[in-house]
Amino acid sequence: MAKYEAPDFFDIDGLLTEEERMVRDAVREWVSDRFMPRVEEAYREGFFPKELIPELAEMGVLGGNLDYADFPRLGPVAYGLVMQELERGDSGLRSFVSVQGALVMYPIWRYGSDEHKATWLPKLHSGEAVGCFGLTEPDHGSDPGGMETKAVRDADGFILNGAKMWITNGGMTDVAVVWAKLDGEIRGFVVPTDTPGFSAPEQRGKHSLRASVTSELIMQDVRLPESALLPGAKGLGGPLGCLNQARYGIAWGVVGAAMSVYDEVRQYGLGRTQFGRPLASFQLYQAKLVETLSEITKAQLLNLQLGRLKEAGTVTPFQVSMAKRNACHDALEIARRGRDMLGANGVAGEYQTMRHMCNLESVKTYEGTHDIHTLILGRQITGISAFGG
Ligand code: TGC
Ligand code: FAD
Repeated sequence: MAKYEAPDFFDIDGLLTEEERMVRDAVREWVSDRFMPRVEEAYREGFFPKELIPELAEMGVLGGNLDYADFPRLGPVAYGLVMQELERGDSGLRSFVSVQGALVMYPIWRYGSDEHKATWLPKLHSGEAVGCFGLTEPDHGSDPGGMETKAVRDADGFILNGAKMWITNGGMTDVAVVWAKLDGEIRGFVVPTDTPGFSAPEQRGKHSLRASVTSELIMQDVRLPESALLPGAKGLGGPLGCLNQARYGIAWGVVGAAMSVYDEVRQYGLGRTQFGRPLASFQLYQAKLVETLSEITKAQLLNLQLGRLKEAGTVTPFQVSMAKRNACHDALEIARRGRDMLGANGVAGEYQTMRHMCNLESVKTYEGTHDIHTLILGRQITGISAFGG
């Protein structure tokens, strides 16, 4: 595999702090040295390379942005760059880290009791424990407010019943953050996965995000103590507050996948000859490279400003929606175009582009589909909801 050369056409490097560059470079190197040699087998066989979790923890990237104990407290831009570099490797790798940090540790940190934090945050940060986030249900994806999973009170606490679907990390976790209705209101529960009545059968056969574990969560009379309830989250705003964090990471992450595609097709075009000339000497091939690099550069700049707004504490969920929507759309188009530019080699496992392309179909869908973000933004711009219902 040729050495990765990250595109940076507008000298975004020059806009980063030394610390941000150091964090990014460390993760970039780790992905090249430790992850890339494993990714093709993991993708082909359909598993997440769990043996790398301690190394991810060692780099401080699991919930490393949270202000807790001795965590490294990565700033928003450093955190975003981590996501970008991880997804340059594979969306499944970034998904693992996103879910652990933004969807499990974040709700525990933001909405949990001191006991939740002390029990789970250190273990999740060190990779000793793995978590998942259960919001989507078989019949409620874009409209999580319609969820049917239910908690009822009993003398000792709660009894939880219901099913979740498409849950990243589900079958390999120690703890699940499960969203359920209690007296008609959405609440979050911290559920150790060895609780009787809880199971997480894996959903096999995906054609996308294959180097990531995806599972159902089934809860049949799961008995939970009173202390399982996240005290600080009431209503749909609870899970959506977590999604703001994860969508932020996705906006950065998918640009990493697009950067990987650009690097691959540029090097390929320079090295492969047809009609007696390198592919990269043809105008059509050059136009595609220009289109790709332009979209990447725009997304990189958008992300950087998004990160600076987050740093300043002024970022809105709508800005995050726009960045997630735009970056996923562009990255998928870049990967589809890149696959074409590689000809037949574009379908071979030794090239990265088709794997990124297949992954990005999931990334465009999860955390709010492209069209759902269109509606979120449309409502914000006009003040009129087009969601229906
Ligand atoms: P709506 O009326 O818009 O909102 C209901 C309540 O929620 C509040 N809210 C937010 N709070 C914080 N952040 C946001 N982004 C928020 N958006 C809305 C809102 O203020 C309201 O609060 P309150 O107090 O007035 O009740 O709700 P709606 O029923 O119209 O639904 C629209 C909505 C927002 C749910 C829909 O647009 C949406 O986002 N659907 C997408 C669902 C989704 O993203 N699911 C993701 C599941 S997790 C996942 O995919 C993980 S993959 C991870 C990986 O592998 O990397
Ligand atoms: P639907 O909501 O059924 O939508 C189907 C289509 O209809 C889409 O094109 C959508 O845009 C469109 N649509 C829906 N409503 C409207 C409307 N009002 N107007 C116009 N068009 C509309 N969820 C979790 O909770 N935790 C996870 O860890 C997780 N990981 C995932 C991992 C993978 C690999 C995948 C693929 C999904 C994951 N999800 C997870 C689920 C994901 O968030 C949902 O798939 C997503 O929110 C979309 O829901 P849905 O699949 O039910 O599609």
